[in-house]
Amino acid sequence: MSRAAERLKLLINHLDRSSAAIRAAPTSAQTFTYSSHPQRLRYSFDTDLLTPDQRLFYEENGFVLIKNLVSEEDIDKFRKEFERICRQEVKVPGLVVMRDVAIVKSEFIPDQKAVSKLQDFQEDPELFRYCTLPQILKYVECFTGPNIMAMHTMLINKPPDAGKRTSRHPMHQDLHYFPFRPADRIVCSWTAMEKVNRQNGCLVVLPGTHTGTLKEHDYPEWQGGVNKMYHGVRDYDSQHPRVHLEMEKGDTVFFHPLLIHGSGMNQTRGFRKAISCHYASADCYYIDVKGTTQENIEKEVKEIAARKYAVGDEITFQDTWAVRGRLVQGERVSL
Ligand SMILES: O=C(O)CCC(=O)C(=O)O
Repeated sequence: MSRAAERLKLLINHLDRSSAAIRAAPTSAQTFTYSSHPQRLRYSFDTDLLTPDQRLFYEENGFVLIKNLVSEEDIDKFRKEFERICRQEVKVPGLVVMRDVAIVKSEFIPDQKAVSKLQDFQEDPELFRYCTLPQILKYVECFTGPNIMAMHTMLINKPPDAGKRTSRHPMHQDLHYFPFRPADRIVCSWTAMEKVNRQNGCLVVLPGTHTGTLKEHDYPEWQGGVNKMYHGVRDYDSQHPRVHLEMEKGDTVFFHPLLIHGSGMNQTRGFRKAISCHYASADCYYIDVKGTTQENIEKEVKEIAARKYAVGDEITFQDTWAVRGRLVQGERVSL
């Protein structure tokens, strides 16, 4: 037995719930009382999929990388669909096409080359297939439990940097964008659609930061401009150890929504693509973010939604998420 497995066994024996009990009483946020054992396996469930080493790694670091999880064939289909959407051959309800702030200003670049991200592709059957891949959901279940909602979808097309360093993604915590809890029942899957490395701007994570709290976020003061909605943590320990997640096509990282992460500049001439989904337990519940650090993002999202759907002030931050969320496994209990 590895040292990690021994530690895991020890921890499980110290808990007053067995793995069988976890299965019997699935994901209800109310049912679990992790707070009395904050240091022990609060971030994952035992579903017989994660090895003890992987489970402990996630508990301690807030992420786990699984090699070769999505097939080349599927990734190539997602890439083709992305291209069809960019060529406007398909119209996807609710889809948001984001463009790089520096590239759109450059008049000689064709529009398609400025696309930095497709967001909210849940109504596109081909791209949404990513969120339902059984091999992804099996891992997601280790963090959310069996009732799973796909809450937020993105295809990130990090463009070659136009010289303004706008292709960087500032260090942030994804929970800043989410008015639902508990955070521990939310997880992101992020799949490399090609080889990603430091040259083309791979993900950078600060291991262990998922054990902290949600920090204040805002637009960073970057001279070359900042892309819309790219908020960054106002202050984080710049001396904290960093891990650059260099990945091959099809490799997938699962990470906690409090994990501080971002991505570097794309210094190559190619686009760096990744496809991603944030999942939450369907047992999660909405919170009111009034009076919290999330008020700024609430305001921005509501303004965008009001314009996009031509609705007034009546749309709530929670509504904007409830309409996007789609059940991918189990029962839609609460979200
Ligand atoms: O893929 C990237 O460059 C980072 C994406 C990311 O962290 C996000 O969109 O929240």
